[in-house]
Amino acid sequence: PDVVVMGLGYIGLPTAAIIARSGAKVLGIDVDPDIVETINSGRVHIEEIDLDGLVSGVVARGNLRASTSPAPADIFVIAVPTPARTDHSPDISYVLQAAASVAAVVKAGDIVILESTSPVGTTAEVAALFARERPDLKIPGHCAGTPDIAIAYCPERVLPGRILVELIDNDRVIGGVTPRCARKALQFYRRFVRGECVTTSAAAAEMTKLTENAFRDVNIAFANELSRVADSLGVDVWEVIRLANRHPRVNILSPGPGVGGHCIAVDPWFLVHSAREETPLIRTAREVNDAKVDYTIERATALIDSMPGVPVACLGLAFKANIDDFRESPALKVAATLAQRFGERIHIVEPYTKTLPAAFAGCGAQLSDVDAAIEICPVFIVLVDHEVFRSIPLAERRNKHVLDTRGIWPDQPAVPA
Ligand code: SAJ
Repeated sequence: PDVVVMGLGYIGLPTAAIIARSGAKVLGIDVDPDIVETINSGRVHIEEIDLDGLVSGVVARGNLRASTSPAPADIFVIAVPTPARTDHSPDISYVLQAAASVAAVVKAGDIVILESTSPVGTTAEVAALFARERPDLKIPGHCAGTPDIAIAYCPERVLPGRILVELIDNDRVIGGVTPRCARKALQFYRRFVRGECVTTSAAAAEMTKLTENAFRDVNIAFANELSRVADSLGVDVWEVIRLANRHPRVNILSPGPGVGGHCIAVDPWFLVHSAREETPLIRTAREVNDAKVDYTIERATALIDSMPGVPVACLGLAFKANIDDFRESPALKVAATLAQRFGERIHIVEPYTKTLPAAFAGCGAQLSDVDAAIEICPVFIVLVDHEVFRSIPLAERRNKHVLDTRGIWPDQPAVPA
């Protein structure tokens, strides 16, 4: 192969497929033999718009192949997960394992790029690992003169649901262990990225990625805090945000039932972990967003308690609108807790699933569709802003008792008509 991509998940597989489409021979590596088999048969194991067609095409043309162990190549891209431990500290063991297996096959002239979201200093650790494993090679940061290989950090920054578009159109930040490493990696990304590619140091690129997601988390926390202030003062937070955003220098994000997914709710902790004393704001934002889940559960419980015996529709389980991803979803946490509390009164409406997730086992709640919910449920708890929910006309909901955590129905009367 020309390129080896380590890790065939939400980032690795689309990246491998796009590089393969640009004409390179790509070998994708995953520890899971089922994933390897799925991809080699031209199919995909993750849901992402247009990914299935792209993968079946590049596999059929022989440009993408999968395996459980790497082979020699010119370029290695590491895109394995960096999960957080229960104490929120980053676990970079998958990165180091992937780097060790790359070190076993790397040769002079190769480029190694880390894309996984990583705490600052991880790329330097990878370089140190290469220096230990391959004393026969000159490793950047560990040798005098021109190194034999290049090592760089280039974070992905794609939005689920738009991955194939954003992989090509987004600007890329490319951080080299040395400036020469960054220039080498830049030549690779230019082959398939239309956005601008900007070079910097590895540490600055690592921190940039964490900063982007912390920025979003802090701004969502501000919106979530405002919504609690507005609730306590009896003001409509959505109206306040719409009005405030008319100011030319104000741009407030949307409150919700909490922050989900495995990026925004995780990455800010990596900054906190690296600089504990310096991060009171980032840490508090995380806590504000996590607390919004319990706040939503209590508000929903109060509404449901005020309507004894009637069926209740919970709209949405996904972690955000118009996707089928339920990982770390605040909507799922809220709905599952309400299902435990109120059992068969709870009707879950989620067009992006055919079965209720395990969190609902044995609680008596049922999966319903939008039409059934409109017909039988006087109470609506809106947890996700899926387009199908947003487009329910006022006529079909004006007599409902609504808790709208996403602000999708600005015309909803405060008291049912
Ligand atoms: N959310 C709100 N209010 C908002 C915006 C989002 O409550 O105004 C919630 C969403 O409902 C969801 C969570 O935040 O539960 C995260 O959703 P998101 O759309 O903000 O982000 P992700 O997790 O899908 O993707 C983010 C993106 N980062 C930024 O926008 C800075 C993406 O570009 C990154 O590539 C991705 O994280 C990642 O992999 O790090």
